[in-house]
Amino acid sequence: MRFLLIDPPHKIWTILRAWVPSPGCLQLLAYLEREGFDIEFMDCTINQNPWGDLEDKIRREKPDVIGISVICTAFIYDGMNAANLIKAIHPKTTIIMGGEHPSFMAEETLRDCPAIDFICVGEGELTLTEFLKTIEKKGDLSRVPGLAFLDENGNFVYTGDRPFIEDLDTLPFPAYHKANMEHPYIGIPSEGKRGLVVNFSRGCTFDCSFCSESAFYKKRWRKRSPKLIADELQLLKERYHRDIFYVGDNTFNVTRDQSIGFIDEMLKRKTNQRFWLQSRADLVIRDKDLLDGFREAGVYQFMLGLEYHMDYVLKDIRKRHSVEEALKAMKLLKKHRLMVMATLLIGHWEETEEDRDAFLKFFGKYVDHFGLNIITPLPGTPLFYKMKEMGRIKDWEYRNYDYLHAVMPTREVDDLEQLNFIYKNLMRRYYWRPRELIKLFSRNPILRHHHRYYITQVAFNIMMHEIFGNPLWVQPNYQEYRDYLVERGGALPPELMRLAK
Ligand code: B12
Ligand code: SF4
Repeated sequence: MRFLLIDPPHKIWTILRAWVPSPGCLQLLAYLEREGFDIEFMDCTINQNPWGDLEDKIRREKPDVIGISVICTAFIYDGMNAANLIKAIHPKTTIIMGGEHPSFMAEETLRDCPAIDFICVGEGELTLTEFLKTIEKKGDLSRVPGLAFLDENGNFVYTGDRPFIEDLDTLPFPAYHKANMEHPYIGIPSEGKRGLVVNFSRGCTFDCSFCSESAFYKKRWRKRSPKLIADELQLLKERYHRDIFYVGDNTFNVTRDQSIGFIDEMLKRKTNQRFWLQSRADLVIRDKDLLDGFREAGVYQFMLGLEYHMDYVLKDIRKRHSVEEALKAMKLLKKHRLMVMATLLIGHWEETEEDRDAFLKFFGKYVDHFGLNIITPLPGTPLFYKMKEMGRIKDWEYRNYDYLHAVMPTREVDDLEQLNFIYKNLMRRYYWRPRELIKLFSRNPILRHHHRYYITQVAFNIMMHEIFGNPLWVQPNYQEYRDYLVERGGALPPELMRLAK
């Protein structure tokens, strides 16, 4: 049986212009490979002709089963378009989709896109393996836990939750050999030439109301052991020459043991690699005695979800730490010569213009750079259900659920376009301050590189777009699905255009 896993064509992340083979896909591929399946992977975003190459591959190879991965809500339409295209070319293919968004919104996704036969709800390794084995044996798929589908009468069926994999050390290393690691798009250009995103744990024990990962992993945290983390990093160094990493783990240092183990291993290996970790203010304070160790082990930056400068907001979003702790954590990181990247959330219901000014002032003083996000009710999160019930969600176009677009008004600003403008304006005000411009000449090479890249490439492009209407950057090979359908004209069934999202 031939199985093809695809990450459908996407727009590359405009804010950092980063792209990497999805760590989740590589993990699935490695698992299936170990189980002896005939598998292939297509990271369509980096193909010269993303939709065309996908179409050619399906025509040529006619895979029996195709898996489509959708890790962000903002990518769901790309996944649906791919499913429709595949089904139109080769109707016999069985399509299974997986990832956070389809897991949370299984019924809606299946009804919205009948080309998708099954959805894998939750973690994929075991469910996908059992799914493929059951298809091979022509067995009963309704007995495979973790699957959702519509039965012959159109009723929604969910086969029930599959327990999480308890020990992540039982998983093989991600199948980097299945990805095109040398492709020029693969990297994180703001961090350095040889950047990559890696993932060593799943979930988080906290429960911030807007967080889809805590919801997806049901507030559980599981991790790979430090020795295996270091082995994987060493492999990435030796075979793929990767030396700077955004570690995508939601919260790296949930336990002190994990941090101590990581520091010890990296100090022993001396791989000379650099890391950007994600954590929380309270955990940084708890682990203040480990901060020098982190730096010596190669960590250059902590990204903290500090979110806002007002305690009532932190309480409302269940952040479970205070503004005072946020301040303390930032000062500690600075003291230990670690960069502070803060992810921040604006667009709260009660927010006023004065709040936003104070917000900029507060964070502008301490953070080296920030990820400014607009609060977004990601499907599956407690915030989503609450906001839906309150009728506050005004934009249901999931493409806009990327933290860069307002989809909910505030009490003061009802117009979403105006909020988007306010957001961009804040960004501009932040990055064009003398304090930021000085960082272009910082003695810290990573900070200097980041700011040069960000200001001269990204921020400049956005500014030209706003002032002169210049096009916003997209990767050169990007093609809208609808444009592709127009280009193919009569060679594809006309109803594809009607179904296009
Ligand atoms: C890698 C990554 C990226 C890469 C994307 C690479 C790619 N090829 O898609 C980059 C850096 C480009 C990126 C960008 C963005 N990202 Co991102 N990213 C991640 C990150 C760090 C890791 C994802 C991952 O691999 N996880 C580990 C694996 C094990 O989990 P998984 O992907 O869910 O896969 C499992 C299951 O879902 C399932 N599964 C998945 N696919 C499939 C397919 C099949 C067939 C089956 C059966 C099962 C299955 O099985 C897998 C293994 O168990 C996550 C954070 C995190 N820790 O998860 C955020 C995350 C996915 N990103 C997120 C977001 C919002 C974005 C952005 C939109 C903006 C932003 N603020 O970051 C941009 C996208 C814009 C763009 N146009 O690119 C959110 C998504 C939330 C949501 N529900 O929408 C996350 C969860 C982080 C967050 N909370 O902000 N991201
Ligand atoms: S601390 Fe971070 S990862 Fe954990 S629930 Fe909150 S936002 Fe999610």
